[in-house]
Amino acid sequence: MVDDLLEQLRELEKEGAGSIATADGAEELERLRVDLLGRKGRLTGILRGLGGLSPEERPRVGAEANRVKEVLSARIDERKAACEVAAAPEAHVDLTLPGRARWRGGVHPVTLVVDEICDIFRDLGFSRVRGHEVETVEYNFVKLNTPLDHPAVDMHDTFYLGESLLLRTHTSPVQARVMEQFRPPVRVVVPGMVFRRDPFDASHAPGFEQLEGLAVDEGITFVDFKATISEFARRFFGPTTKTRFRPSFFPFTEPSAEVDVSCQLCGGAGCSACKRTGWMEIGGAGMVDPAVFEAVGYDPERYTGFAFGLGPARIAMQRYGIPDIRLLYENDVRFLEQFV
Ligand code: FA5
Repeated sequence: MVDDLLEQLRELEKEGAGSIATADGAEELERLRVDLLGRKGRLTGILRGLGGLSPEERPRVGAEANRVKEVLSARIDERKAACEVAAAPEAHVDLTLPGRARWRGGVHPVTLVVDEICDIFRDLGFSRVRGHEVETVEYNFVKLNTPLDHPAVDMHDTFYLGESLLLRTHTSPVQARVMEQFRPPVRVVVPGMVFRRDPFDASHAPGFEQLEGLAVDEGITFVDFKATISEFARRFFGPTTKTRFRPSFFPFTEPSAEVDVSCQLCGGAGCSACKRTGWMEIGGAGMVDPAVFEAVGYDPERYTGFAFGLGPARIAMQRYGIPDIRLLYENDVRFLEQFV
């Protein structure tokens, strides 16, 4: 007898919950409340059976009946509230609550600089291409007139991935890849990550961006090179920016130069950021060495060209006044979100 009543209560709970969940509106829910829990409802009907139980058995069934009543009652209230919100959602929005700010990702400051540099060179007629971060020794060094016993190979402190593969130490191998693929005239810029076993300090990162440029055609001279870089510097840093070319050495350019621009912070007067020189280095460059043309199958008697390799991370530091390169690569969102 007890078991029979408990079974009926379970059945009522299950069926009642199903009907409540699909009820549509307050009227239907009130009808269900009367039908399930009212004075003449189904629960009362089941409890009539209590009379046939012994005094010891009654509390067990009574407690279960109370529990089922509470559960179904709460379900009816919840469903009623949900039906009201669905019928008039605007009446249930609290316009005085503070808004929930949605997190928006931003462009990394170095990427901002890379994109801006590429846009300027696009206007000067250069296409944007990419290379491989994993390179061969052949392209990273040998095709760039850098035999493996050349002291410049040590200068680069390379991450090797076996005998003939490495993480590229500069974007210059893409010069060779582009020239092997396309006949002149060639004008490209190549942004990308490069890797060196450099210490991670205020101005060096072991992985950092470079931005290579290459222009090859008949009759390109050092004047074209200087004019292009100077025009880029004026467009990027501002119209009064001065450019200076210091003699340097790279195995793949002859003559070679380090490119400096007048310090952005002191306008060339000298400050602590430019070590009182009034100048800031932005990259290495030069006229493409004829040996590189030979290595990629271009006729060095017919073609000339210039190439450059800029350091966008160092340029970003100057542009945004960032004192330590590590800030750019630690991925601290509190720092990066300033550039959103
Ligand atoms: C080169 O890597 C040459 N491939 C550049 C070049 C290209 C010369 C084409 C001639 C023709 P260099 O090692 O100086 O050059 O690096 C170029 C720029 O990369 C530097 O001016 C600097 O801005 C940046 N750079 C170099 N090492 C680091 C480093 N560890 N962390 C951040 N930036 C660096």
